[in-house]
Amino acid sequence: MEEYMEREDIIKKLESDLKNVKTKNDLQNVKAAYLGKNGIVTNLSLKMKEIPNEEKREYGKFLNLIKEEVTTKLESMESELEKNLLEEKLNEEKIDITLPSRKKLKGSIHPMTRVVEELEDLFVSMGYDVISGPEIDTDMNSFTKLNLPEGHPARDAQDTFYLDKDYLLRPHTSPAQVRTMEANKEKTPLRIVCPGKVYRRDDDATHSHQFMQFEGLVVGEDISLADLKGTLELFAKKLLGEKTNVRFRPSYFPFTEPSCEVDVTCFKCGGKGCSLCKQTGWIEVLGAGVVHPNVLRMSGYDPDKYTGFAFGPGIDRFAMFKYGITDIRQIYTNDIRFLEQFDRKDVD
Ligand code: 2NL
Repeated sequence: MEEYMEREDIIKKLESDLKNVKTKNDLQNVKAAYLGKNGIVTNLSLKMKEIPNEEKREYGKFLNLIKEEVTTKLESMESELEKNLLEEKLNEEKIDITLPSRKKLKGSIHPMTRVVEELEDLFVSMGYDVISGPEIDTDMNSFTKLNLPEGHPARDAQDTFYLDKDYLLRPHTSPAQVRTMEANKEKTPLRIVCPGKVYRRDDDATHSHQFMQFEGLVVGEDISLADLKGTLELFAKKLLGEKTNVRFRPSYFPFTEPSCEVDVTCFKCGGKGCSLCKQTGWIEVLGAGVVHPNVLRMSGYDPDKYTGFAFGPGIDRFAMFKYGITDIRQIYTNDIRFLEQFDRKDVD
């Protein structure tokens, strides 16, 4: 009976010790005080050798019982502690769903991209394909095959960014069109437009060393200057408004013959005369012409069978006019305050 009393006392003491346990560390200390090196239960086990032989069996039973009881209580305390800690953590990390959300910044389509997309849609509706090509191309594709022989002033390193003697930053998108012609030899009609960045060595208030071109090319049988005129009239009216008129002036390009420059009614004053059009009422927007037979021949089209027209507007000024941009540099410097003004409302 004596042993059983002792056992009750130990359990009572353990229960009261466990009441003060707040942390895992506290629990570890209590565990050590009972089952550790100098712990109460451990010391009881050591007493075994003092127990007379006939009582050892009974004492062993008692020891097992108390060890089991102490271990169970410690384990249940441990799981309770863990439960409490988890609950505390969950409470701390509770999400306040009434908090206002963080503002999401929405991107917008760049005004230049919008003009490109609008023009692409227009030409696709007329049966054209949209093509593209590398911004670094050969001197062969950029000049030789466009009937600009060696020694031509436009090939001069003063006007063009050469990377080495054969490669350059394309000064027009024409090399991409040359590639397309070569890949489709004598497949007609060929109707393509090619939007893309081009590079030239001039950089002043009205010229950027990089600008956006949107060339077009049609090759087929019986393609004439009249087709070019009709196409460009439609192009100008659709992009700049139905009231826009178009004027063709003779000009010269090595890759077209005949060649022309095309003016449209000044989009600022509507033709009355202003500072933008230098009082003429007209703004020059592109160069164009009937594809030179040499160009056709060099890209694999028989010039006796096929003819074509081509045009090449720089489209930065269209974007400037459409979106009221006054400084061409704003198109290329990506100032976020500028870009934020073009939040596109029609798509989401
Ligand atoms: C300009 C004038 C022009 C072309 C580009 C062209 C392309 C091929 C064949 C023939 Cl593959 N011509 N393109 C024709 C006339 C004028 O651009 O200075 N634009 C900024």
